[in-house]
Amino acid sequence: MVLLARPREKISTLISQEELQKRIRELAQEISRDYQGRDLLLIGVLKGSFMFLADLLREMDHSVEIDFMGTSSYGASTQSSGEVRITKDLEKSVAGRHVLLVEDIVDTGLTLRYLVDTLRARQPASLKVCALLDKPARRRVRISLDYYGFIIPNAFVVGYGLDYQEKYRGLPYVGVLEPDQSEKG
Ligand code: PRP
Ligand code: 7HP
Repeated sequence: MVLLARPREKISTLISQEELQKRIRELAQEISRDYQGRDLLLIGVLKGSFMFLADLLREMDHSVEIDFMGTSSYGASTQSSGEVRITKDLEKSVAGRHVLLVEDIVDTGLTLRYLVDTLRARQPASLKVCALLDKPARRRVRISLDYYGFIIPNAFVVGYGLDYQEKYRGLPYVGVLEPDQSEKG
């Protein structure tokens, strides 16, 4: 499906709502199995991961706790500024906790690298990473994912939490913002 979003922006479906639901259920089951018998704290990275975290959580045991960290590095662009800014910190300490960082997308990897380093310094009992989308073509730092939903091509995607200039986060699917209509690069 191609959505004519705003006059000059076209979005074509990359991952449908049904595919997202199915894969997220599988991920939740895998994570639940791995953390059986341990208290788990999910940390969502705002803003992009809010929808993924909510759907993942709904498929998990009700004892799972959540917290959020906010970061920003893209601003109004389709390119990372290279500088990760913390816009919101956690409410509680992660020391001694089993922590799973939940990201919507890993692109250059700079956000995740920064967050993993920051959280590790706070001495959790364990720290793993779950990302819905992995875009390896643009990686600038080496970082490993413990769980991922989909590997995607080198395209700027929106929907299901992901934005372009703060728009399109509410789309129920992941779509490609057609490159000839957005910034080049
Ligand atoms: C996006 C996305 C990831 C990060 C990934 O966040 O939600 O957190 O970029 O990109 P990277 O791997 O190149 O660092 P953004 O900074 O756009 O903030 P937002 O989630 O509030 O849109
Ligand atoms: C950040 C981001 N935000 C939206 N779409 C993408 O493809 C992105 N990569 N990194």
